[in-house]
Amino acid sequence: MTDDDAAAIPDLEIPTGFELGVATSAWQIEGDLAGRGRCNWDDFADTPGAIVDGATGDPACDHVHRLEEDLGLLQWLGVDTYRFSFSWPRVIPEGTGAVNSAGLDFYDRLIDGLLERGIAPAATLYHWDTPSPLEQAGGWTVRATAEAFAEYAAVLAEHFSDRIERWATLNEPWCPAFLGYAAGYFAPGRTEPDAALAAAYHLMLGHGLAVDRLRAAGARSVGIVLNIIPTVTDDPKMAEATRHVDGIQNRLWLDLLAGRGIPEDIRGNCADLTDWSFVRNEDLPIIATPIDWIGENYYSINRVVSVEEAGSAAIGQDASMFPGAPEHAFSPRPPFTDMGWEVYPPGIVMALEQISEALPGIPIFICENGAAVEEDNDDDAIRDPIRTRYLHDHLEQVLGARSQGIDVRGYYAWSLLDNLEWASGWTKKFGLIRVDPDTGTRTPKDSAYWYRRQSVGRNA
Ligand code: IFM
Repeated sequence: MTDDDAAAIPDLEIPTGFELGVATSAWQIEGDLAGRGRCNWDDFADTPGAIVDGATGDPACDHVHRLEEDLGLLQWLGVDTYRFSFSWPRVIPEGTGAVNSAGLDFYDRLIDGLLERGIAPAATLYHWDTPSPLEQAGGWTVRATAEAFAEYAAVLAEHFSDRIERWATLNEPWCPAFLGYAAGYFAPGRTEPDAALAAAYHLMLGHGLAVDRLRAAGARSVGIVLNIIPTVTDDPKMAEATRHVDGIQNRLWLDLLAGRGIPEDIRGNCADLTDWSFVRNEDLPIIATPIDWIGENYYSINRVVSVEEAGSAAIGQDASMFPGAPEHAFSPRPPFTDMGWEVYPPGIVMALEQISEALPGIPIFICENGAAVEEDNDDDAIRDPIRTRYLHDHLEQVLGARSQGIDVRGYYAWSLLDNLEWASGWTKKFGLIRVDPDTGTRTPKDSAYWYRRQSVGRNA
């Protein structure tokens, strides 16, 4: 595989109507802290050791000041759609109250620039950057944050619903809830399992409240983006732990969306950690307000094993993220990406199947898929054959699932640009386009040329 180059990786036949896009998120690329309020990730980044290389949210990719250049790159890539997230503290610096008109102006320029280039904007409201005053008041562990989120959703839809068709409330709520409040790997760096369970619930309440406010203000197509991770074991002794991991990682979100509430087994297994008093029965129909589509971000699978069989360390796989689970460990199998994540393309179909079984009849978009991998420079190009192969193999699986009848309507590669990979800072690169962290210079990698061929080739 390492000997391949992008030219040698075959093209795929992309069916008419299937959308291709690329994705980013606000804190990872925007920079320009002067133009927005602070968020939980700015505060986390100031904690020594929290981000491995000491990177901070400014300048990141300096996207705010390089908007025209980045719009040009999107146009060059030939994508149908661009998925970005709004920075809550750029729009409402304190999280509640006054709206920052300069923040709205920036997103006006982004959205109008996309539309002028024939690229459909797909907006996410929350990709983990909580305004600092709200985090200091308890963040997602308190109900008030869900209510503030709904107000923020209304502000956005009132301003942008004439130009944005596809809206997502949350991105991967499992991450802020369990990496942020249980494992402490992500902002706000808390290690309180009960707080994580409350955060998970309030994130979903925020989602439900926001769906209503978005629609009331004219948003036409509203969804949510999850990171469903197929969770398997070969060891019958680990069945109970596997069920629990699947419960926290996957069923919690799917069951809440489907109107089934919090899975009974998760409620029971976590009874020593929380009394669940934050759950109100009247919230459950709000959380389950019908949505128009659902997004899946797929990178790898969870292979659950006993502690004695624990495999190599992978970022995002350890028991602290699954409060209440019986003792267990993970054992990913090679090949691995730089994150230590197993490369397993059939898993993307398993995720699509789990979603369509839990929420039948709802169209699905793959909202992220990509890899941090080794790259080589030569005189002419940035060679990233492993990434190109990864994109090819996963997209091929998605198209196969579609031809087998799963209603999957599009695919966004993660990511347009190398960017701040959260607690890994600049050390893990997912971009189709390289960003030099010192100069901000953008250079398309071989994978960008391959992806462009799939998009432009089809749209030609
Ligand atoms: O960079 C992240 C993104 O913000 C959310 N999904 C996973 C990506 C890779 O870790």
